[in-house]
Amino acid sequence: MKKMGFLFASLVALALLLAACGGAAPTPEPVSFTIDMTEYAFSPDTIEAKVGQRVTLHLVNRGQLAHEIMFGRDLMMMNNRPSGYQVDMFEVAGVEPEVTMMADMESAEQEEEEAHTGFMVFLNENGSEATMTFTVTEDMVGEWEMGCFELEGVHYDQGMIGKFIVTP
Ligand SMILES: [Cu+2]
Repeated sequence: MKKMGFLFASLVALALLLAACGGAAPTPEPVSFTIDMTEYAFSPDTIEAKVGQRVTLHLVNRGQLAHEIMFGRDLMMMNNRPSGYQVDMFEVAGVEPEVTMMADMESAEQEEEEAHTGFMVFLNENGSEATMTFTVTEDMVGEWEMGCFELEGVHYDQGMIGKFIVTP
């Protein structure tokens, strides 16, 4: 009788263990990418991430001009110029990336002069660097565009565009 009780307890323990393992999907490993910005491109121009993943983007401006990066979809026009996205990826997801500027703290003032809305990291020319970190959420699933809208959208028109793809 005592032996049966032990066997039963063992089975219950095993069942609980299996239930715990089968529950939540494992958290994906964190990833990090370095994105070089030049005239007029992001390199690499496609970044892929998964829901739940911690993503670090190290942005480096290797160009002769100031550049920026925004994430969204549906182009916003202002005075017939591309000026940003109607749908900002981070706004939709309610996620605020942590941004660390490695050089050049003048960026804040410059940002205010621009008519952009939505999340943006601005980098002055010649070697400015920043790191942005965030966790991907389900609201981000799908394909988004990364773009630079400097010089009243000239950079965007010149093809300073990339893709940010989020899979479940
Ligand atoms: Cu640019």
